[in-house]
Amino acid sequence: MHIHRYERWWMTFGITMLVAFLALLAFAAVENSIVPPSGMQQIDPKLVARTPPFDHPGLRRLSDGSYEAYYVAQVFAFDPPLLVIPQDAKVTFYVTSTDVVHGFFIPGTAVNMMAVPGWVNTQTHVFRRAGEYLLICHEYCGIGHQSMFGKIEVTKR
Ligand SMILES: [Cu+2]
Repeated sequence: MHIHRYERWWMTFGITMLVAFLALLAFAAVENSIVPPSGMQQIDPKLVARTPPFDHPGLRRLSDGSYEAYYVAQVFAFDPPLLVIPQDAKVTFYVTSTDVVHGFFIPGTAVNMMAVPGWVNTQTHVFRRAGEYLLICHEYCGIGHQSMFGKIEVTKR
């Protein structure tokens, strides 16, 4: 089979670029330690109410001035229903569910997770703007889904 010279150059260019981009992708992933999510914390959904720190959901202040917020989602509420944090606080959310899959979404921020029974999901956010934030379940979880929400109050410094 005869392949025209220009066609061969073009194929060589295409394959070379493919290999170069794959190599670059692999290098960047290794260099930046980008890996698929792993080592997620597991929790027995039936024992959430007795498993620290989820036995007392709420806010904890760490020695470095940041916060950890432990949330339990269950039909049809979040515990705690209200969180009060100071402006510019860096908060890491830890979320789990005791029953079905729920959503954990704070509009106006990048906080957007699933609350999955048996697993603890985490995400960190810095609240730069004072005011009231809504926390909503954005995963249909049953007949009372539309009333499943919480509030986060960010107080001025
Ligand atoms: Cu829901």
